[in-house]
Amino acid sequence: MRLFIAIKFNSAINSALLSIQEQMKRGNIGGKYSKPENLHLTLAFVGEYGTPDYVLETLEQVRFRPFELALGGVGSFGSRTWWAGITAPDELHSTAAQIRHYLAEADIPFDRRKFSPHITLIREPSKPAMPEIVIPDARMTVEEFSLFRSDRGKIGMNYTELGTIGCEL
Ligand code: 2AM
Repeated sequence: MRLFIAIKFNSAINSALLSIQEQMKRGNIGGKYSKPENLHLTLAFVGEYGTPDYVLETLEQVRFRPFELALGGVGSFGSRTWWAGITAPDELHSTAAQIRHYLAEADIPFDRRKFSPHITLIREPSKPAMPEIVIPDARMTVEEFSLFRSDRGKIGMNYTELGTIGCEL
């Protein structure tokens, strides 16, 4: 099964992301919009791996304190993917770094490209330029992250949460 590790959002961030997608739609941008229930911030992408319980057990070693995450601007990877950015303290990066460290130590494969926090909003947008977007002020306290499996559905991907790892209180 295809696995990845990500942070889920609270309703404030989810609504703000939906508002950004709405603004893109109002700007007559077509394309493959991420489904509302699929919005997340990926910390590590494992890919095909058959033993999710071992991944969860490995992730139990990660220690982090609650931290604040806020929505930042919007950006793009080339012309194919438009995303929303976030602002977060070092704790986000050190949590991602720990996850990668423990996955490597446990011989669990993962995509080793540099961690580049982003929330994909649309793939293959129909126009080259993004319209003017107002970014709503939205924030949350991150107290856990989750292991997800990803399956190709009839319409886009379906993500299923397999377990969560909580912060130190
Ligand atoms: P993306 O939105 O930029 O594609 C599930 O696919 C999640 O894992 C997405 O957030 C995706 O980021 C991320 N991801 C990271 N590396 C990936 C890879 N090599 N292949 C597919 N998804 C990857």
